[in-house]
Amino acid sequence: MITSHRAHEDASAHRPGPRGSIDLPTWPQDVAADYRARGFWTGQTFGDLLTERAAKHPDREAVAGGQERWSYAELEHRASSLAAGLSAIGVRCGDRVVVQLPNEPVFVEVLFACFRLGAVPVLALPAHRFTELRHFATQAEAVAVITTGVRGRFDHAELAETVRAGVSSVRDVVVAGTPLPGQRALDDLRLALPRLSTSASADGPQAHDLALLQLSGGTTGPSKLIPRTHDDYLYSARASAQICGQDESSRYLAVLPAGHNFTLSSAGILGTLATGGAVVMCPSPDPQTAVGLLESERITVTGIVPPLVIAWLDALPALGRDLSSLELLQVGGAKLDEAVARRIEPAFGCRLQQVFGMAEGLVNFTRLDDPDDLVVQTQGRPLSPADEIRVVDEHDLDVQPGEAGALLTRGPYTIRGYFRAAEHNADVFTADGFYRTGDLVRQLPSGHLVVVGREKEQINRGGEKIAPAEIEGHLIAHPSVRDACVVGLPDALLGERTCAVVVPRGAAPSPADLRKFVRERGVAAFKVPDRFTFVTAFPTTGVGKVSRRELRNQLATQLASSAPPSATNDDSGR
Ligand code: AMP
Ligand code: DBH
Repeated sequence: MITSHRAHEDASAHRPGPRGSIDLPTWPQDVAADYRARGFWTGQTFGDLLTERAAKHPDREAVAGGQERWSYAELEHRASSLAAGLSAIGVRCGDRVVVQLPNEPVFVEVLFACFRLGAVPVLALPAHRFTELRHFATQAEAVAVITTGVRGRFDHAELAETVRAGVSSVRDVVVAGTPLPGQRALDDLRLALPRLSTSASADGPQAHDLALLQLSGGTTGPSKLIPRTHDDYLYSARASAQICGQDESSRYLAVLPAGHNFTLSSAGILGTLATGGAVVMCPSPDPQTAVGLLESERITVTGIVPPLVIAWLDALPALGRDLSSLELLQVGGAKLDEAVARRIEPAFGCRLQQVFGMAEGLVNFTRLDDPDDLVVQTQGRPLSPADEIRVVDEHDLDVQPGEAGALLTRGPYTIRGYFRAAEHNADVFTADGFYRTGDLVRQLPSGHLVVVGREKEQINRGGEKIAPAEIEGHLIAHPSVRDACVVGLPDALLGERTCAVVVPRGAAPSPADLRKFVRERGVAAFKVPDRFTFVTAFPTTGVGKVSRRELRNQLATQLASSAPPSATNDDSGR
């Protein structure tokens, strides 16, 4: 267990001093030394990487989106200037900062400003709302929120203000747009000072320091924070770019939210920049916008979730776009149906790559030269030769080769524990440091994994992860709800949709009322249940626990026969 390894841990990762004394569960010292010796961890920070790239090819395009198009030199200059501005308002190396930005070039600028300064961004999604942002800011003890203005009729600056009011550590709100009174305009910070040109100063970040905090999909409740270092994250981005065949001519379209691990590092934004390519920020995943950009920006690679594949495939004929630049379409986040997978290469005229990853670390890719059957039937094999994979039964014993079991993993970019979550870590990591992914897989002789199911209590709604316990907590807060259980039901488009099964107190509330209630408690729209059904009691297991499996089976049978469920009042509208 993490604590028992304390004495042997890589001491540099939580040393006190200018970086603060963030106590991180980390790799044992000998393991860390091995990852360095084998060249996985290079000792470079993301700030140094950008400096190196900008010196090598200052004029090459780095990031584009909307009206902006920045060279590497310009990105470097902006990031350094903003780092200096953040420093001037008191953001220090090691401080955490909640970042909620849409897919616009400013996202990349802010990210690298934080990297340069050593501030640690907590990467919230644009869909997150008050309850979620407050949780991230509280957990991380964030000193600032960096956000945007009005997007899609929603005012993010106002949201950030409520977070500042609710979390005492948050001193500043920085807005890439029009700030509210008391907030700071990002444009003013950038212009404020001469640039902070180097990260090599004694109190700057080092490669074994925390680079960013990713968010877990959550199982037992709200998302946990995932501590990723410069060393491990840069390794995963670089190695991913190599597997994807990326080079200086690559042009990556960021379609999914930029802060998501897939978009950011598999190979994504950071893998593309690490190899000198260009990143184009896509403001919306709808086929009109995104497929339009594939053509107009001569995109070579992009990554999307399975429901988007279906939407794009359906829209392609009418759009009549020239997709001849596209070399690789990555699909991941949720299981891709084989029949859909087989339609991709003929329709897009490019190679398909399945990607099975997690923000905690391990990422699997099908390889560009894999036989077609492996590409359409498996979720790929681990990125690194140093990734350790175990497929185990309920006693943590290895299953026979080829049999299905629970996936455990450890390696040079898989965390050894969540940020400040000792109790949870004891459940989710084995004594010898393997992460329990919660996924059920089969491993083929080639090393490729097939995802066959899930043992964790999580719903995967087209790649968006939902922890039932989190939503049940919100529903139970409603005065007319005695008890609630949220389950995932099979769905042709999304893979799964959510259904809230509710035991009312007296008269059942209306689904519209419950939806509004959940939304107003400040959670992302994708977590609001798709369907509600009302019952008088839940089916239970032998020991009296609610049987989610039985509930799912009952609901699936009811839906399949489309008979009105007995003793229920069903509603599937949104
Ligand atoms: P997250 O916790 O949000 O990082 O999500 C990671 C989880 O997404 C994995 O543990 C899997 O359950 C799921 N996942 C990601 N990619 C795939 C894929 N290609 N096929 C099936 N499941 C996937
Ligand atoms: O779902 C994920 O979290 C995911 C999917 C593909 C991921 O983190 C990744 C690739 O890196």
